[in-house]
Amino acid sequence: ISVRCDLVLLAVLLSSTAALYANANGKSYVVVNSLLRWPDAQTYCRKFHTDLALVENAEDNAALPVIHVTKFAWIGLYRMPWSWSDKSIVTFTNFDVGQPDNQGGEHCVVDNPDHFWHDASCSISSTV
Ligand SMILES: [Ca+2]
Repeated sequence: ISVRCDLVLLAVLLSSTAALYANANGKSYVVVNSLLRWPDAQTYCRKFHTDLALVENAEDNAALPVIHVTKFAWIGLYRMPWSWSDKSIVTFTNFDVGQPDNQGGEHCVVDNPDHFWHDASCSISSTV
């Protein structure tokens, strides 16, 4: 089972818990409590795990780690066009109402506490 590095947290208040694992469809997700820009998060995940999290269907989305519920976190989705971090084709998205809105060039994606997605600037490393 590959371990996909999930959810580089963008919240100001960070848990001391280092990681929490969940399994769905043969995937394992790990939470990284670090404030990182999307490109740095991708680099980190590829170095220490596999890649940023691919959330490719509703089952994957429902299995995201519980620790994530109060925080925003990067997933491995970016554009243009929309693509996953490993270049795989996007067949599932879970954007929030009104998203993606591309306000000011938002080419990376965060998962919100309710597991709905927002496009966001890839260079942010704080709360959105
Ligand atoms: Ca947005």
